[in-house]
Amino acid sequence: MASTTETATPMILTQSNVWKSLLHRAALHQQKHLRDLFAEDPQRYARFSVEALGILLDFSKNRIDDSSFKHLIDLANACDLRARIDAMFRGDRINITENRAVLHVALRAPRNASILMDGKNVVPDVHAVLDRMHEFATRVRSGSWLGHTGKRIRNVVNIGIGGSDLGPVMAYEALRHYSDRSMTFRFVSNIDGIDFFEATRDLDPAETLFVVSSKTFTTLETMTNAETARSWLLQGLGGDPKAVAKHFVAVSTNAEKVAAFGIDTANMFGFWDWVGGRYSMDSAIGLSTMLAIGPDNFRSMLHGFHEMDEHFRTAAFDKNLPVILGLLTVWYVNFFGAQTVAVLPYENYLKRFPAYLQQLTMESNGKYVTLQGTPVDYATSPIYWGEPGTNGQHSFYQLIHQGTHLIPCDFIAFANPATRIGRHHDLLIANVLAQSEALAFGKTASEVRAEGTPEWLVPHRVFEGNRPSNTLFADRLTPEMLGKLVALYEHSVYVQGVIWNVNPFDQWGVELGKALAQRIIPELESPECPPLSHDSSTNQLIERYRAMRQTEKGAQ
Ligand code: G6Q
Repeated sequence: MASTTETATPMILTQSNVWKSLLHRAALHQQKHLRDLFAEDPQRYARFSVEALGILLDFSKNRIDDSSFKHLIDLANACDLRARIDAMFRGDRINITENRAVLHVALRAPRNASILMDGKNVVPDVHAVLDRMHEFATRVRSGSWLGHTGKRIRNVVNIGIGGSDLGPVMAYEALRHYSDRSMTFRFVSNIDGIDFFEATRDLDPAETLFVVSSKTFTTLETMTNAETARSWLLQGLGGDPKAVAKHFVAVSTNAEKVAAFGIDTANMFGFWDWVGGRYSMDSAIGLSTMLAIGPDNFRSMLHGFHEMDEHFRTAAFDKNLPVILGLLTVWYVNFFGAQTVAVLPYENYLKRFPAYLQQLTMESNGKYVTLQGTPVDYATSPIYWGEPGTNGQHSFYQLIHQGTHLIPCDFIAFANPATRIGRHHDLLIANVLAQSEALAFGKTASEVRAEGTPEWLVPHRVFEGNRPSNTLFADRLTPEMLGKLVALYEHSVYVQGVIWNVNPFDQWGVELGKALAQRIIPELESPECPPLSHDSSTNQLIERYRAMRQTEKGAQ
């Protein structure tokens, strides 16, 4: 049964009074420059910054004032955000199109917590899996788990895609400082065989463990890569099928398929249908993360997630980090026409964080149909993108400063690096502060002229400013902090989804391409070209590929 929260007819968003008030506020803001907002209010930073769980969110460089901020909070209330948060934590089946609960928060609940799913407390199951992961990771890391030939495992290759890849890769990169440097970690996701080839070409099969991560254990890319990995292993170890048990473990919800693949289900780590792929990096899907950073660091990460969950669940909306981040995104998307948000970590370890967020945000809220199945008449998820600073400054920042698009930015920075080397970190932080200052305040024509710039060059050197940004600032990137940061964005995505009245937890939009690929595969592989009945473009491209393709034999 779908929860009543979702099926009740909601207000018509764009006709609500609060929406109209926000339109009015946004029109007033078109005339207001951040320069004026700061000049008028010496307390602006204090008014528009919140600190919680060791994360400072400075949102004072946004195009808001007290009244517009209050109206955004009113919008959250008008959309029943509080009830919708409670529905998620309560285990209601808020993923109505798949009739599933959405309980990633249970993955990081402490052992003594109780979260009911159909009347059953799921927390003991979560901890039972965590304990098994803990034991397994300890055996591999200590060298007591040996490969088929008696050698210890030195290489771990995670095979997975989408939600079963992006989180593990991001977390491994983010927490590399905490990882066992004597081990090698690789990630294979793409159906492009080059991904597998490059990840394994220099590895010794006798020392390599494959973690096949797939919720369904049916995903084309993952199963193809897993089959290739099995052949690679058996070829390297003399063909004894018993070798598979020592070199393959599975993370999945599908024990039957895991067994059919030949992996001993004793070496399978489970999770549940109430964990969405893109919300699963803290489930058993994080096994490669635990192998890299160790069980204790993994548990610290879970603690960080949980702290943010509790903050999200209990803090007043105007002090609630995910709520504020989510509402500001709605503000720019729906009232200023922003189409993208840039996430710019000034922390090289977070280099895959924007890629991770792309899936989290866009697969969740990239929807044009409401929970009631009607088309929306407002924009939904913006496009998320980004690169670590300062690299981006030497590439696309030009457009953020002087282009024609309004691009709200999230800057992320830490006071202390994992390793302080000379002046590097001071220079890094000077740059992140300079960027948000430059975006907000810009440089006027008179300031440019005062520098002696020739008149013809003045327009080129003016920065209009008034470009919004958030700065997230914390002490250092620890496992716990990573957990907080990911949960912050997870919940911000939920806030946006609630306002837009879409289902952030399904992804029907990825299905059509998968189905069409299944139809095209035999059309490429069969010895004789079957009659093609696609459009003329697709037909011609299939024929062109068949004509140009060199079989392995032909290529020799
Ligand atoms: C995430 C999506 C998707 C999924 C992959 C992998 O929310 O559902 O990215 O994670 O398609 O699926 P499997 O884990 O089932 O292989």
